[in-house]
Amino acid sequence: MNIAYISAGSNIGDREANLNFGARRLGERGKLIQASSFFETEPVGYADQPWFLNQVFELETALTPRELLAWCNEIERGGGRVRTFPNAPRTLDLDILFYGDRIISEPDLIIPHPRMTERRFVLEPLGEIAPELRHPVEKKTVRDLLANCPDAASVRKFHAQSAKIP
Ligand code: PH2
Ligand code: MG
Ligand code: MG
Repeated sequence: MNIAYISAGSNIGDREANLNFGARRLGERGKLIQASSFFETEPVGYADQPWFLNQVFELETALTPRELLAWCNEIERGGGRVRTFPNAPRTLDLDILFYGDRIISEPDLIIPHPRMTERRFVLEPLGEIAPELRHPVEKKTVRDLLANCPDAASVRKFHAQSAKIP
């Protein structure tokens, strides 16, 4: 069995439902070990779009990295994602951050995720569930990466609204 960390993001539609959908589908091909809180985050890269909900999952899985990538893409499509342009708004984005301590560098599959160290919206939720995890290339813990992350974009823990009272 392998342990993978997956970053999830949504900024269209019912963001909580989209993240919950992703968690449930991931669990169909492995065991969901941990899920971080939801974090409400300012868009990074392409700014003129709604704020995101971001979350990180820890998944135990027998899938290979490539199989996991294909599964993430299939879940994204099932969540109604339509790819328009890079960094465009999306119902659900699932990115593999780590797969054990494997280092993979192929045109369409780079692990660890190449931009994770500069993204607070990834490091903050990851740090909540795995602060002592060590980045196999940077050789630093998530806690240290977070402490040294230059990203100034807003990341706040999101307190989900409880069921509405009529
Ligand atoms: N994803 C991106 C680009 N920018 N910004 C936030 N806050 N959250 C994201 O998930 C995100 C982003 C590309 O996938
Ligand atoms: Mg992404
Ligand atoms: Mg993606």
